[in-house]
Amino acid sequence: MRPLFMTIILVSSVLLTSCNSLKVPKSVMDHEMSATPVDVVPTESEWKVPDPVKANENTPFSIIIKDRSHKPITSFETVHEKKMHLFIISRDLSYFSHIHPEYKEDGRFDFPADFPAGGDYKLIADFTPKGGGDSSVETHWLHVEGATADEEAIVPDEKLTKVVDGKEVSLTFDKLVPEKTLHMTFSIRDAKTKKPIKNLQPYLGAMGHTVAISADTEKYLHIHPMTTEGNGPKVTFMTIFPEKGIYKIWGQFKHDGKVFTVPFVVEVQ
Ligand SMILES: [Cu+2]
Repeated sequence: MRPLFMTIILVSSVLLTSCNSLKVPKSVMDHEMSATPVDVVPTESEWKVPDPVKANENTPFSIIIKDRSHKPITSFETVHEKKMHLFIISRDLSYFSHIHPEYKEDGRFDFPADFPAGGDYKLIADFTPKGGGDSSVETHWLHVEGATADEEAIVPDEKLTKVVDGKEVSLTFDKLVPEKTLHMTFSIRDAKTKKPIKNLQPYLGAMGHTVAISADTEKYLHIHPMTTEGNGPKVTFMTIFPEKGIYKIWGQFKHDGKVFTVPFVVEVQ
């Protein structure tokens, strides 16, 4: 799996590799409408995966990041407090996990993971080799042995309000169309008292993190808040959906020392 990257100017994307993951550069989020070009270091990866991988067993994995001449890359930027962000999703997007592999040496990151059921999972590694302006993405499909869970249909939510961990979270968009910069806002209040939550805590150096993945798992967008003013109850993100379709979005926020994750499914049309 190879990444595809896009810029705000070239929505049609800067094609660095043959591709199927999409990434909105953080320059989009950091500088509203800025024309900063993306600067992505081309990479390849080698995944060290035990065989077999079984459900509900803690399993060690490694990923080695290399340049295009197959040499390990040994120096990485720290982005949002980590050298690598790694997402694990099931094929039906019902399972989502966000972890931080540990850098060891010679381009190698290690991480343990376990899986709630048998089936296919996609691993998405997001990292920035030293000198890169925007992050590189490497992905890997993994088959996990074990009893499979029933596939969940990926159906757009009728109501974009959910209760998670005692928080009532609503998601709104200024528009929900492809290939245009748009704002999406999470509004967070206490589910019981209905009082707005104004004391969110920074999570990985921002007031929240959002990942969006298309229903076919091919498009990946890691989105940071465009502003970090205040600590809630509203957190606004800016992004571009590359094309029409159904996307699952996971917002992650921290409150009372605990990270909570709220998923939504939307249709971009
Ligand atoms: Cu992360």
